Amino acid sequence: MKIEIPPSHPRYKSLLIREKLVEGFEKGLVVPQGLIAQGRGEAFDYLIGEKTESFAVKAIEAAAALLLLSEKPVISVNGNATALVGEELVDFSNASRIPLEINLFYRTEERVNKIRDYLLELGAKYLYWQADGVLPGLESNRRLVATRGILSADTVLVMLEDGDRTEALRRLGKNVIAVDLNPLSRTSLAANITIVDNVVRAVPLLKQKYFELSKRPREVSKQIITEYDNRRIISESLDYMSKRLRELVGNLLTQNT
Ligand code: PTJ
Repeated sequence: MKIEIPPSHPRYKSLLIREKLVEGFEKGLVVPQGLIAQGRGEAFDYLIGEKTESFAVKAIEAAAALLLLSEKPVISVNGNATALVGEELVDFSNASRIPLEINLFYRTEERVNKIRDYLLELGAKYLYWQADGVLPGLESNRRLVATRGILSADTVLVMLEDGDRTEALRRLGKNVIAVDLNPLSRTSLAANITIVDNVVRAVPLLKQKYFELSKRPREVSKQIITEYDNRRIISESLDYMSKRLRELVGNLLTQNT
């Protein structure tokens, strides 16, 4: 069912994101499980105040630096990412020449083809969808990858991911950049760089930082990576959430007295 969401609604932005996913679901890009995953993300987004906080900005800067320094970076795309930020990902990939690769947990050829057609319609120039390789040490369908894509990449950007593949990629010596609203997910904990933010905010900012940094000497990117500490960033995100919860408790108690 479709209704007009009034821009004055306090949860306007969040509801629009939901609509994008539902549209993606109706087109066959997103699986029903993807709607549940979004719900989990929303709960964490609520805790960070639905804004890109400083811990995410620092991680996005480090991600931009790592992508610039990498020889063969790849952006992994699943159903939710396609529905939420398909356009932005195509735009970033085309401008940076970093290829996109379709990699699905609930993989069927029909879904892969739908997502491929959707991304090609958006103008994707660098896109892998054929899985002619296998990631060792992984049981799920996410093990099916492109030999010239994820299998030979040195850095992989993942979003809305289950933890197994990030761990498998790390075991293979690859760098993993994750966008995940849950700082405690296995993906977040296993990644080299964890962006605790909503993909709808993180991806456009990543593109902006990437092109800002690309105009500066490589030494600047190297310095950012040397100084970056992912455990600290994850801790900052958790500290921020607990501080916000304490503030909310304080407000509630003041209102009651
Ligand atoms: O398209 P497929 O077949 O590859 O399937 C994709 C889903 C999302 C169904 C699959 O990867 C899955 O089940 O993921 P999980 O294990 O639910 O993990 C999703 C993670 O992404 C959770 O930690 C959520 O908190 C987080 N998340 C949800 N929505 C967002 C998000 N992170 C950033 N931005 C969001 N909008």
